[in-house]
This record gives sequence, C-alpha cells and structure tokens, in this order.
Amino acid sequence: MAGVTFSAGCFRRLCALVTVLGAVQLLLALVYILYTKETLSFMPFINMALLNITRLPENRSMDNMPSETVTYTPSASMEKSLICPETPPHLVGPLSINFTHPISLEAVQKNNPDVEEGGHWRPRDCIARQKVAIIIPFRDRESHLRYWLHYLHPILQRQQQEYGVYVINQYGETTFNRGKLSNVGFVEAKKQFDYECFVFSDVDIVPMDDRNFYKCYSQPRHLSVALDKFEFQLPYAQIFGGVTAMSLEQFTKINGYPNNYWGWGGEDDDVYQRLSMRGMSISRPDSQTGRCRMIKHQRDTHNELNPKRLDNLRHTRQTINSDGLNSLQYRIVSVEKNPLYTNVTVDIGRP
Ligand code: BGN
Repeated sequence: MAGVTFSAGCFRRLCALVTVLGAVQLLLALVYILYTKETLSFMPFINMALLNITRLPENRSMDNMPSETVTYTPSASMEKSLICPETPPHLVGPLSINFTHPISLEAVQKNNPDVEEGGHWRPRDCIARQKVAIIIPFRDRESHLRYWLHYLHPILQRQQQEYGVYVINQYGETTFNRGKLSNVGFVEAKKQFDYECFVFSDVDIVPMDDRNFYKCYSQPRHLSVALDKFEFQLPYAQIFGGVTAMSLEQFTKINGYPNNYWGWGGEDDDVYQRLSMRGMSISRPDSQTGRCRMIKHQRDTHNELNPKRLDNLRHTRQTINSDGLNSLQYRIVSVEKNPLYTNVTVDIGRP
C-alpha cells in the first residue's frame, strides 16, 4: 500500500516536471520565431502578418502586386525574391542602332509578343521598381515611330521596367506644341494607370546603350545627353530636350510644361528654368552610356521656329504658376489601344 502511495506521488511530480519543460520549450520556440529573421523567410504566413503587408485584392496574384501597396521595407532576402534587382540581369550595354532598313509594325509586333494592348508591359518574374509612362509628342512621323517601337520595346524589357507607351498625336494643322502635348500625355496616362514616373521622348531619338535607364531618379533626369547630331556632346550645359524623365512629384512641383510655346524650341529650356526655380538639379548618365541616335529628317511643316520663345523664356518666373498643368485645356478626339502603344489624338487648339 505504502509502495503504491510513493509511486503515485512520484508520478505527480514527474508530470509537473514534464509540463514545466514543455512550457519552457514553447517559450523558446516563440522567442526563436520572433527574433530569427532566417526563420521568417521559411514561414510566409507569419512573415506577411508580422511585416504588415497589405492583403492582395481578390483575383490578383503576387506577380502583379503594385510595389506601393507594400507598407514595409523588405529585408534583403525578400527583396531579392520579389522586387526586380537594382541591376537588371539581361542588359547588353552598347547597341548597334541604325535607321537604314524600314520595319513594319507587324514585324515589331511579332518580335514583341508579350506587350499587352496599349503598349503596356511588366516583368513576369519580379515586381518592377517603378511604373513608367513613356510620352511621345507626335504628328506625321509614322516611320520614325516604327523604329522607336522596334528598338525601345526590347530595351525597356531588358531594363525590367513596368511601362506603357503613349503617343500623343496632335490633331489638325495648327502649329505643333510639344509642351502642351507632353502635359496631355501626363494627364491621360495617369487616368489609365498609377504611373509614378514619366519619360518624355522625341519620337526620333533612340538610346545606343541599354544601361541608359528610362526611369526616374531623386533628381529630374536628362537621358539624351550625347546625341550623334551634336557630335555626342552636350550643346550647352542647361539643355533638357530630347528624352527626359521626371517623377510624378517632380513634374507636379513645376506645374508641368508651359502650354504657350507654339512651334520649335524653348519649351524644354522653360522646364529647365522651372526645375531650378523649384530647387531641383539635373542628373545625367555619363557621356558614353548616354549616347543616342537621332533619325535625320527635314524640318516638319507647321513646326517652324517659334519666334516668341526667347521672350517667353524671360517670363518663366511668372508663367510657372499660371501656365502649365493647372491651365491645361484640350479636347480628346480619340484614344486607341493599339498592340504596341496607346494612340491619343488630341485637339489642343491654336496659338
Ligand atoms: C535650343 C532650343 C531647345 C532645343 C535645343 C537643341 C531655344 C530657345 C532659345 C535659346 N532652345 O536652342 O529647345 O532643344 O536647342 O536642339 O531655341
């Protein structure tokens, strides 16, 4: 009987010991989960909850989750697996660009089967770092556009950009206005997609190196810095024409382009002045990476040298606040989503 009593007491103490040990083990496991980053990457659900990632809307996969819905700074290991690398892996560097063999739109389309309707593309295996709208002020330059699409789509894809191409086609015969068309492109592209970066490009300029990134930087970017037309040199230090990139914030801060430069020249110099007035400076690639080719052509009709450009440039300090995005008026004639670009035809009035 005494033996039985002893065994029962011993068994109770043994049970208590096992319970305490179990609790200690549980506690240790909890501490391990909370403090070991490596463990997190193996546990996606705990990972998501702890790092406060915004839930994906239904029917959207991680693939097309826009980067700005993520409300955390990813750890190095996560960044590697989700966000595209800082240096895209498939760049080739210097490119051979020539405009000697005209190419058909069908051929360009065939070479770029992954481009979605309206000229939109995004990488499939990672999330692009920025969403870029490419705005091309345009009139009567179909052959140039074909070269542009032929060269730029593959370059932008190797750069792993998420991008859309917007051709802003000036309706009618009135004098060309590159600044106003650029503003229209900005407003119309923004209606279609939450772009955060805007590249404004002449239709006849193609980069000769795919390390010249069509994206935005902490300062406004001038991309066409070494044009063959200017012997691969900057014609003057303040030039901001050809191909430029501005973030949503940078562009809004300067009230966009001026709308009152009708004809050739000056609207880009006005933007340069606007940027300096708002305390920004220009960033550029080096003169090797920034080499570009321009398609040779005659001066367009209805795009004569703007005789008022010098006078306009003297008044940027006043016009920056009254002429730009906040005074933009236009009438959309049509918006067509073509296989390789969105074609916006717009009536921007007359001088
Ligand atoms: C400048 C033009 C720019 C043009 C560059 C390169 C003017 C304003 C008077 C100084 N500026 O001379 O618009 O991008 O040449 O072609 O004409």
